[in-house]
Amino acid sequence: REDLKGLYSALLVPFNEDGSVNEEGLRKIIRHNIDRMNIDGLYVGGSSGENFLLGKEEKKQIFEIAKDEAKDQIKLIAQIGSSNIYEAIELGKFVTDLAYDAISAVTPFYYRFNADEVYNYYKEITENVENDLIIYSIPLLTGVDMGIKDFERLFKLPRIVGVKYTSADFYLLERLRKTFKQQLIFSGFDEMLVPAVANNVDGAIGSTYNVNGIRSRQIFDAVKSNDLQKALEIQNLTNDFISAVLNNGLYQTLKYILQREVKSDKQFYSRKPMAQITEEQKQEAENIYQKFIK
Ligand code: NGF
Repeated sequence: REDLKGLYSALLVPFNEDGSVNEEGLRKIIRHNIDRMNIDGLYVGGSSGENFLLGKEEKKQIFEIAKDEAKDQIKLIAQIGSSNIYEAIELGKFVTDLAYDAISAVTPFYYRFNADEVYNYYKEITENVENDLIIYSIPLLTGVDMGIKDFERLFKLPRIVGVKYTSADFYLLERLRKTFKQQLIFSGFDEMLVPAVANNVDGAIGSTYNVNGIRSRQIFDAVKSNDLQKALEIQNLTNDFISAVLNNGLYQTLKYILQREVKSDKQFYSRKPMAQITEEQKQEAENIYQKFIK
């Protein structure tokens, strides 16, 4: 699936004060990604979309809006994974009918599933959904740590085409790249884009690309053309930005910046139990916006 390579924003979702999806805001964020960040694709329904706080119908609503707004202008990958496997399959079929380019599924979490259970989860999803699947590995949040043998078994499943790799284990990344040349590997940590591209990943998927997409593309291209000094310079600046954002509250700050960028007069709320941005955080978010993005 060469066509899936590239830089993807993990789509942020704005909510209204009552917790419902702010459709107008969401459409504006999608347009911003396409028209101004020149992103290759969107990863819809990931951590950045606060997906694991949502009900099934709300997830469907977001998948529909994203497809309706983006049409075929960019690639769309839907994260349909859930510890409720029947929901994952239903959502997988739903987005496949909407003509999403691929699906992705987080490893099942909460209960400490063993390697066979994780394998059977992907087997069942891929047997029931007629679309290519990208494994979503994010051990920091799920507690599911997979080794090379686990990936080897999973990559033999016919519809699995790659992994979104959100981990700082660069030894494992190097081993995966060397061993599985045909699989797509997407880097998940935006602050580690330089070492990821140096390890020949096929693309990257991240939250900060929603607002810092242009610099991130420059990092990607500079490493690819062996200009490590330039790549590091931009990564250094990018990481000043990312650490400021992380210190101030990741999704709250990114959504504040997006609200400014798309000129929405309605606040982009987070989904409870995620905290809402405070006045103090807003001020710091404004400073970050002025310093790094505007
Ligand atoms: O937000 C997290 C949590 N990770 C994202 C990304 O790997 C996953 C990453 O971009 C994601 O965005 C999604 O599934 O929607 C970070 O936000 C970024 O590198 C700052 O640390 O780890």
